[in-house]
Amino acid sequence: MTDAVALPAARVWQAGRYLVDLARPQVMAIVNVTPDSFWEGGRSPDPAEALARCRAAVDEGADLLDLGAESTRPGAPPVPVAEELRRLLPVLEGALALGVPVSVDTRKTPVMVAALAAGADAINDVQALRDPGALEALAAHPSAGVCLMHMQGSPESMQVAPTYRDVVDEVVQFLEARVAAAVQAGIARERVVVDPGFGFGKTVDHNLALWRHLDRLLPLAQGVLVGWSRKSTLGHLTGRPAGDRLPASLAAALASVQRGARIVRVHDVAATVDALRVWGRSGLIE
Ligand code: HH2
Repeated sequence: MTDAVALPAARVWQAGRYLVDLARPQVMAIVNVTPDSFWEGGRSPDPAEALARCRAAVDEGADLLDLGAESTRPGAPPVPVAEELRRLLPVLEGALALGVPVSVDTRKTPVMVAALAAGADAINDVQALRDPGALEALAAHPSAGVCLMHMQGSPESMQVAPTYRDVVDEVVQFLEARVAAAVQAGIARERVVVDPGFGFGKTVDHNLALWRHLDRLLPLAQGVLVGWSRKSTLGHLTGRPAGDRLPASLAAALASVQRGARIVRVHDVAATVDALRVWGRSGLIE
């Protein structure tokens, strides 16, 4: 019997203090130090609560932590740099002591600069280092990792009328160009993972087309990261509100790994770790 999909060769992602082994699927815990993230269960606006969430995520088996201090849900207004840093830095300092790589989810160069200076292992940027100075900020930290994500438009307007000639071709070409720009700026390929950006300037059909062709992203960088957790496309497919989308999120995480993704960004760490542990024993990943 053959596997349903050809899995990518094992690779390692350089993320700051860590070499992340992408032979095994990695669970990235979402910790949003925000009052307004799209799912209320994913909001920890209080720094002490956010740090407790980081600890719980690590106890539950998270391989990485992803700290965000600005919601990028559809319609979200930008948060000023000073406010983003006020939310982020106290939590980052504590999270860095928890023994796993910590990435910071930001699209602003000054926040990247401060986060990297404070020791963040990676930057997760939903706009793929397009803020002026962002490439240089990453290049100045020779071991820091980066996730380059595709987004059409900006969070404020991205879901108004997303349009593509061919969504798969366009996302692949965009990410290819952003990886090339990163390498050109001096950011080694070993430091880069890419993400199709489910829900970021995309209709349900766009998301599904990208999902079905996820293999097209595999050659672009060290690994593919996906974020399906509790997103509205899963609501569209199941008819359920964000609070009731855990089963759908688990199915989406497993299917994404089967399609070659190696980092799943999730709100529900314990459930995802269990699901992957059992799924992996089927022989699809040894
Ligand atoms: N999704 C969100 C935020 N950051 N980063 C990557 N790389 N991929 C994603 O799919 C992704 C992301 C949105 O989810 P969440 O952080 O839970 O919500 P909010 O942006 O409202 O805080």
